[in-house]
Amino acid sequence: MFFRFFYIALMILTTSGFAQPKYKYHYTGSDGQRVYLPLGKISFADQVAHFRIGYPKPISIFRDSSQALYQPDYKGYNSPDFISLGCKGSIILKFTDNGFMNMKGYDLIVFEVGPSRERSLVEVSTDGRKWYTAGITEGGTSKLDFDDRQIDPNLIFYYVRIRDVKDECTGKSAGADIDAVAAINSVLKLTVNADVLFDVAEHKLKSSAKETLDSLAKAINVVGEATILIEGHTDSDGEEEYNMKLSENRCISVRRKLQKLLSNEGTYHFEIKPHGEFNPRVENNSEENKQINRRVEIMVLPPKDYFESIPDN
Ligand SMILES: [Ca+2]
Ligand SMILES: [Ca+2]
Repeated sequence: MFFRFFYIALMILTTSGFAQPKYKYHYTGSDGQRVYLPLGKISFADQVAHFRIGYPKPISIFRDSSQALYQPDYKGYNSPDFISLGCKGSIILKFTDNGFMNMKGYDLIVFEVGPSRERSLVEVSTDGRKWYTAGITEGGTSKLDFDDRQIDPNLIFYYVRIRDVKDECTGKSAGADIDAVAAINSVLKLTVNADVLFDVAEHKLKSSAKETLDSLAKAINVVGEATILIEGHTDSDGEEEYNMKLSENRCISVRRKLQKLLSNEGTYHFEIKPHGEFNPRVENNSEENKQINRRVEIMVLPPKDYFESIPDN
């Protein structure tokens, strides 16, 4: 899936105009830096997967690891609205209602707070097992561009690991002080089995698809403005050309329905990308596998004009 290139990919069929972005999702770091997060509040880390306190430890009020979740809320150094990692401490944060990718511009932001700027090593992972170095934060509100570390633009990440690199090992809040972590290039990937939406060889939505489509629209509606990329896949039964046309028609049906369901909601720009049988998830060698391959994937991405607003290197 060549997300990095999807704007120029030949198969993309673009529809509908796009209003100017409202750029309403701004967040401010403790150093006054204002950051725009294209997909808004879902962009923040949602769960603490692991926390290992460093030594020397911070004082006990600064040891609540859940303070690294959700939006930044630092009020001052005496208010425990952040987690101090302790010297060489580390935290793993999980993103549950969004993923993130290496796309144009900065990809991730760490809101580090407190009187001293403490550096930390940031790594990212798709599964919490294999880690990729994303960069070193300089302390304060730090943005990372995954391009600087040649991170594969096709991967969708769901984990961030932050490790204090031992600059400042004294004081009440030893180690980096993390208030919040957010994905700038957030994505939402929703996959639906095509059998739930369509009868065999049909592209008209089944009436029983209503519930699924309603819940898709509801999931999309948590972000106010986005590019919605609908990708259709078939199994390998039938001719390649026929399957391409079928997946295109199915993309169009899903787009039409979602446009209708979301028409009174936020600002969405729809794109479709039919794949036919060319991008199977698994080998088409059993009925079970073929069913896995018959699918519609919906990617909710930062709005196109956000990327257009970022200057090219
Ligand atoms: Ca989130
Ligand atoms: Ca990037």
